[in-house]
Amino acid sequence: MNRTILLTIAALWLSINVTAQAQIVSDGGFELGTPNPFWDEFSTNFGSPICNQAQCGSFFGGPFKGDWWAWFGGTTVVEIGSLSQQVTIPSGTVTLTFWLDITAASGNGVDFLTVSLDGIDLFTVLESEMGAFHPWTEVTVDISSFADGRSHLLSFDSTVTGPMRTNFFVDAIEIISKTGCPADLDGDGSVGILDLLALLAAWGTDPGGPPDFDGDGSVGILDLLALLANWGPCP
Ligand SMILES: [Ca+2]
Ligand SMILES: [Ca+2]
Ligand SMILES: [Ca+2]
Repeated sequence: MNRTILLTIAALWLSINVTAQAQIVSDGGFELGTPNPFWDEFSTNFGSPICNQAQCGSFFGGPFKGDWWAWFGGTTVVEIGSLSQQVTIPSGTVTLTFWLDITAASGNGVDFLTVSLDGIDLFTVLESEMGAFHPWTEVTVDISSFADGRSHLLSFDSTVTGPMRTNFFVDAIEIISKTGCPADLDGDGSVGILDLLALLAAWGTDPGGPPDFDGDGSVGILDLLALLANWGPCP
């Protein structure tokens, strides 16, 4: 095997491994199904909150996008559900967004869904707020105070207690860096070779955010030029 082939393999290996870190939220739309390679899943009654209509039925509706979504609650007995993953949040002004649909409400006033980072509550919704979150509604939370280039535990947690049914549907979870340094894909505080490799590994795909910096639905030459133009330490 000559040196060029070895180097190519090494670069491919590196780029594949870097790709896993490039997206801030991995599989925020749950399209990899269950068991999921990125989300830690817990459900008292169902094994996981992650659903598709083939597994969970379509009576209450379905995903916001794609084929899969997260369904918290969903029964008339006590159900505790959780989905969590570690996310590396780049520096700058950073926003967490997701879509929420409360498709059934028990009327008990206490069934809830909470979104947290490192155990700190960012957003809590009660079953009684169905009027504000049905049908699908986008929720936006400023998480700039966690934007330090480090890893944080993002968690969606719900408890419902019956005796009637509450459903919290969640889909399309994204963390978006509005300003700051979007080309710093791995969030280490500068734009460098690992960010370049992550961009190349995503070449031609639609990641739904960085490294598709110009938002045209594909990682291409303009995105590469944008990354190179921001080469070096983040402002
Ligand atoms: Ca989805
Ligand atoms: Ca970087
Ligand atoms: Ca693009």
